[in-house]
Amino acid sequence: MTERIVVLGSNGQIGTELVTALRRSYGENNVVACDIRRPDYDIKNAGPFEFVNVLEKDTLNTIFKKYKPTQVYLLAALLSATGEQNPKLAWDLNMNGLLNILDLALVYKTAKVYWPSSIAVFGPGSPKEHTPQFCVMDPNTVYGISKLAGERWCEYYHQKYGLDVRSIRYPGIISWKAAPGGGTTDYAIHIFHEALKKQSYSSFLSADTELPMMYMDDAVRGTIELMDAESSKLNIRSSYNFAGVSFTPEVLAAEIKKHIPDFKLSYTEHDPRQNIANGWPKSIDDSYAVNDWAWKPKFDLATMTADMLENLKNTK
Ligand code: AKB
Repeated sequence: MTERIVVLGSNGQIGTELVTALRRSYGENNVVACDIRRPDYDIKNAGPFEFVNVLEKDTLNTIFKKYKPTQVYLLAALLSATGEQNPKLAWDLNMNGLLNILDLALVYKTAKVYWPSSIAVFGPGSPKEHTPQFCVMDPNTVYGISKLAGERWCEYYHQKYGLDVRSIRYPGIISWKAAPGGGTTDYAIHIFHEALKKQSYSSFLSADTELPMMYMDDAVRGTIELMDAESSKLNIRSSYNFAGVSFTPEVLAAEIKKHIPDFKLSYTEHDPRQNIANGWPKSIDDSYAVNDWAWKPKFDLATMTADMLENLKNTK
């Protein structure tokens, strides 16, 4: 069967690279990129593109009717830091966008739906080290609250209506192609740009703030592997814990210094993102992903850092 794939939120940090990877596997014309904004790179020229606001049900209905997708990826969201600046909009977009897609997927009998969750579903009461799949979850950002509620909706639609929804709790994703989207983990991308440009960076997170992270290549591969997995093997229908590497700003800076010896890291105090990071896990136990769909990251801190710097150098 030919897959027809619709990606909503295709211009974001993950969408940009996911669309390219999906088009490589399934063919350019079988992957429809959709976003509220015009793409400023060649996604538009490499296959179909549609302007879509995931809060506009009529437009979404037209897209489902026109393309009859077999798979839908819903990536449009407001992340942790920007969400705190506009909590009601974050709730509306993150929650009603998801409900619109789940409902249309039932109407149009979409075979599989992908929706990303985040480590933001955990909170100050969750275990910090090797945070398990099931534990206390008390998110204290509107982003985390909406992701946790969204996970419950995904499982509900699966159990009640048999919808094949799949999801991953992304850590901070590190990449060089598209800019990050307003998250708490964004420092770990800015640092590379500034290291190459100015040999210095002021981190908005403190030296010892350890957070789970992952290189984009792993994140995209893992996402497609989950979508390709046999449905009967998947025991988690809320969202899978998903681990790559964990590090602090200090440890990342030390790795960058191996390539740029003059690099200097300083710290900005009293940034609201510090408070968000303080409530998040340091590392993740992803044994369900490992057991159910053989998840294994390829990049560690050293290979990720080398690859980031190499690619960014070539784009300057
Ligand atoms: C954020 O920092 O908000 C995101 C995330 C971890 O989901 N990168």
